[in-house]
Amino acid sequence: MEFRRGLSYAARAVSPVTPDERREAIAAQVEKAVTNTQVFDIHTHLYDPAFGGLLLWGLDDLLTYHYLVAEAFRYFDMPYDKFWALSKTRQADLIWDALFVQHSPVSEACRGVLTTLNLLGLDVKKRDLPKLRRWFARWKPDAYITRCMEIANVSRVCMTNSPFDDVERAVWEKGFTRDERFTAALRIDPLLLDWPTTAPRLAAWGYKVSSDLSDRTVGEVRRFLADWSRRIHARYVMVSLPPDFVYPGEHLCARLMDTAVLPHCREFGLPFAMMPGARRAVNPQLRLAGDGLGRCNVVSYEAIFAGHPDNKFLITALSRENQHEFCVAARKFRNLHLFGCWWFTNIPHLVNEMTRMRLELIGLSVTPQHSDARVLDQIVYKWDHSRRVISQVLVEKYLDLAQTGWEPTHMEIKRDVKALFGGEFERFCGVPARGEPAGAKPAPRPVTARTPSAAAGVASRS
Ligand code: FIX
Ligand code: ZN
Repeated sequence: MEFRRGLSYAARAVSPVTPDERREAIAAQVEKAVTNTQVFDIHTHLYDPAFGGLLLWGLDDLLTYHYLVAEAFRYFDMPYDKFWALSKTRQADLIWDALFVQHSPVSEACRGVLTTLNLLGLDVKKRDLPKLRRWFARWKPDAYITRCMEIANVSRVCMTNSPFDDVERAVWEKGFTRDERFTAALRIDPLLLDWPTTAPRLAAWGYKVSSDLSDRTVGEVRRFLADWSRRIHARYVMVSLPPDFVYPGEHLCARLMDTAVLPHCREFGLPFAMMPGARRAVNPQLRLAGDGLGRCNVVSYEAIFAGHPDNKFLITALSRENQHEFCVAARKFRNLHLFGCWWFTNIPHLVNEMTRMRLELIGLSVTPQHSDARVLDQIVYKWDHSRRVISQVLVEKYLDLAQTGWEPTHMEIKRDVKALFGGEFERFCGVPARGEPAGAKPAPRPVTARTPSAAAGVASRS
């Protein structure tokens, strides 16, 4: 039904005629705003094209995503090692056969591959893997990044940047012209979770640390954090934490947080992102696919928020069971910003539940989703699927308001969606105190497309 279509909605309430018309009008406006608003994807595992092969993209990377590996192994009966010894193409063949050909691809991760292919304009119904591969082979990375970001309507992504990754560290140390679409976050899991192994590495890189946490060691850890925050132009510092993390405590993780990480974040004006609930290598034979989850103790996190009112914290928890507790914590601590439906919670059922719960408890002061994409093309499906759910939830919320006579205007809806898709995150983070480093500032994106050879070893797949 045409409902005042063609009229300007700006600054005007959605006037109800009948309940159905009201629903239709609100739904149309919300869907439009959600579709058209660009997203700042605040947590991904994607890389600036200068990192070459670290940026995964294309069909075989989509099919060998660790979410699909875990699902495929439920059908495989081959030994784990035999699978890992295969080429990526062969692994992708086997996953395609098990998850798409032998069974209908109903899981969220499988559906995601098909949504991506479909939105890229490919015909999936023929189930013709070689033909699909030929289409991808025509692309060069730089043009493909632009295409995927256009389709996903994502303006910027935040990378996950680890100085402890030898390949990645070498690229940062050499230096490169930044692509402004890729912002950085400083990932420090080894520092906080494995100090005995990390201390000798810092020492080898010239930081005068010893295994104890003496004042000198702590000072040097701070120097390390400062160097890397400057070098990568970090937007925030981040760590994933196991479910059994407790705070306060005398263990190395809590002590390093108190003495080095949190003072560093305060000095640089950087939020500290904590991602509780990851149980690493529950099944090591599955490699990256072998991590599990557990419920964390929110009381420990509340102690951190309460004890550090001058720090800002970003939280995304892995366990469904923690979501309500963290919403309540966010009502108590304004230095806490909740974000995303992380990993095992990124399924429509839980995105719906979590988004609804968050809006009902903390309104729009939240970033409801990040993609966590490990493969560039995944931003296409992750944002398509998330947008659908966020849109549904928003429509319900605005309809509830409209019942009271508070009818949202078009401008209000647009404003709210902008907040959810990155605006609130930016507001919460504010301007970094000392986060503007002397070097390594992102350069404006080159107007002319860069060739793969200029992008430091990105292999063309043509
Ligand atoms: O720790 C993380 O940032 C997680 O997102 C990853 O480790 C995980 O493997 C993943 O890809 C989840 O989506
Ligand atoms: Zn992640």
